[in-house]
Amino acid sequence: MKLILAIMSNEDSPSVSSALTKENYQVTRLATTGGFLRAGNTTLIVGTADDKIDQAIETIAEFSRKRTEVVPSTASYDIGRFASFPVEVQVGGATIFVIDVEQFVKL
Ligand code: 2BA
Repeated sequence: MKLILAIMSNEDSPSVSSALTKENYQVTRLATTGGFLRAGNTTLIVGTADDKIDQAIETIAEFSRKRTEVVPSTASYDIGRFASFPVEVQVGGATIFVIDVEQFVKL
């Protein structure tokens, strides 16, 4: 048995979580915070059989694809003057760790 720790954006986590659940994986969602950006993200914990790991990673990849979004941004030119312009940002993607489980007990 293995444990998947998958860190992803808060935006993608509901669809990843429901896709995994539909495929009969058991999922726990944790509200986490990235150390670098200090922004909220979500970590999913999935305990599953060794031969189901690849399918789980494919599902996570499918629902957390990296993509580009255009968001509004503002720049200040001098005191009291601001301009709004769109910037492209990359969102999505996931960081995945797969760990060997030594023991799994449900009481
Ligand atoms: P990613 O590498 O895609 O990482 C997204 C989030 O995944 C991270 O959020 C962190 O919560 C988690 N994560 C990634 N690698 C990890 C690891 N080896 N161990 C534990 N958790 C891990 P943040 O820490 O807020 O980082 C957000 C993004 O900022 C990163 O995206 C990366 O592009 C960049 N970044 C992170 N640390 C950096 C650094 N020291 N220097 C430059 N850029 C950094």
